[in-house]
Amino acid sequence: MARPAAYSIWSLVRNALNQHEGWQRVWRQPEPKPVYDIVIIGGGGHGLATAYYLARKHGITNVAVIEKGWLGGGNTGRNTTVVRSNYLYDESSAIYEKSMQLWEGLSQELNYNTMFSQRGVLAIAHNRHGLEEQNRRGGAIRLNGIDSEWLSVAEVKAFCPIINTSPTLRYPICGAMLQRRGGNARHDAVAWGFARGADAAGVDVLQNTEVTAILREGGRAVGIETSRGTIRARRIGIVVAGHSGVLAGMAGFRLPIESYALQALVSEPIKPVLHTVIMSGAVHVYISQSDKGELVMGASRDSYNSYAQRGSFNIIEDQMAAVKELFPIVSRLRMMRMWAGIVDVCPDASPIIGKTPVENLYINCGWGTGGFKATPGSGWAFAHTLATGEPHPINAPFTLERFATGYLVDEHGAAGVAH
Ligand code: FAD
Ligand code: PYC
Repeated sequence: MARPAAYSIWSLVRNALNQHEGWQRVWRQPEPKPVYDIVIIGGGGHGLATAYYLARKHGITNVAVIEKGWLGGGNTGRNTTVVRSNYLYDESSAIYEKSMQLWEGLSQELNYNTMFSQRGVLAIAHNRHGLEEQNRRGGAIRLNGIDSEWLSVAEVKAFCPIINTSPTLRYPICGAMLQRRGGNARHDAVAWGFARGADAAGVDVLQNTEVTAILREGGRAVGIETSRGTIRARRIGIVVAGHSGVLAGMAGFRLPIESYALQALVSEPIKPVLHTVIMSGAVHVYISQSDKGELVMGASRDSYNSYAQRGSFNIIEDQMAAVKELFPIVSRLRMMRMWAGIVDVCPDASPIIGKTPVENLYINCGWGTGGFKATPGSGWAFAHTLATGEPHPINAPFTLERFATGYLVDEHGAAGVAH
């Protein structure tokens, strides 16, 4: 049987030569309208998910997502894609587990393969204190109905044969906490899937459009100034991760946020050797294997504030020492690429999702080193907040006011990388 023309080799050659002229775009490239009901600043995963749920769940489609670069070009496309929901406090459990449940149906919901793979996330303990801390954390996680198991050293070795469990290590493995439902997803596919779904519902996704000012009248936000002109809006949501402080500054208030570079690197691709995600907060390394075969590795953030998207070499040196000790087989691998993203860290390592001191202006930020896993849940909750003007119960604990009331949600211990 003849193959349909669209799949023939000639079709590929023709499209390569005519610069894909005939290919249908996955989302439109509209001109900005002068007025929208809701404008979302930031075309990362969180901003795009917010737009998607505004349209699909709340029926609000007169919405624009404003992105200064390309979709997912910020932390969404730079992160190491670890997804899990094993946080300590009830408030965090509610939002991260909501996100996990959305992940579990996301490819079907978006009709777009996010390559979500529940291959398990293993957090290693290296001493008695680490074990006791994991015991307490595991208990709290299970009390919230979320899966968490403890593995002995022998079980860790059986689960991940390439790990070095020798008791003579500088930081020997004493056990590990496993969330089997955790894993990875393909980061840029998440941005593209949400963008395609939002666009199909009527949302304008505006790339290469930088927000340069927040317009206010009588103390209320009424619009934005952009590199493509003025846009007015009934409500505005800021979702710009590491640049949250810059946007808050444009609106005339300050955030309890610090921006840092967080870096990662990948090895040359090799055959499958690692079918899970391993994290060690104590020796500062985490590692997984991408579907391409690269080993994806990261460590702690830089210790000084910066907007430069590159990380410090001393972090890589420590990270490589740790990974070689835990996985000696990587010692002769070549490392291919490194990069960094600018992460927005709150004093309690939890996000801010809600109102700002400026009427009609809302913010979703502070996800720091761990917001990729929250992408669907954060968008879902922020869409509710923007649609109704009030937080949903799952994001109500994550107000800006908590830094005045002292009702902090301290999740430093749950962060995947040291803060
Ligand atoms: P972004 O994807 O950064 O999107 C914000 C967008 O706003 C950007 O595209 C930016 O261009 C745009 N923007 C900024 N200023 C303006 C402006 N003035 N006008 C218009 N647009 C603007 N999290 C995990 O859960 N698991 C992990 O394994 C993980 N690993 C990480 C590894 C690294 C190296 C890094 C850097 C981060 C990691 N994170 C991880 C954190 C995670 O990447 C972020 O929390 C999450 O992706 C934030 O998504 P976002 O959509 O809020 O931000
Ligand atoms: O939050 O799980 C996480 C994480 C892993 C690597 C960076 N962040």
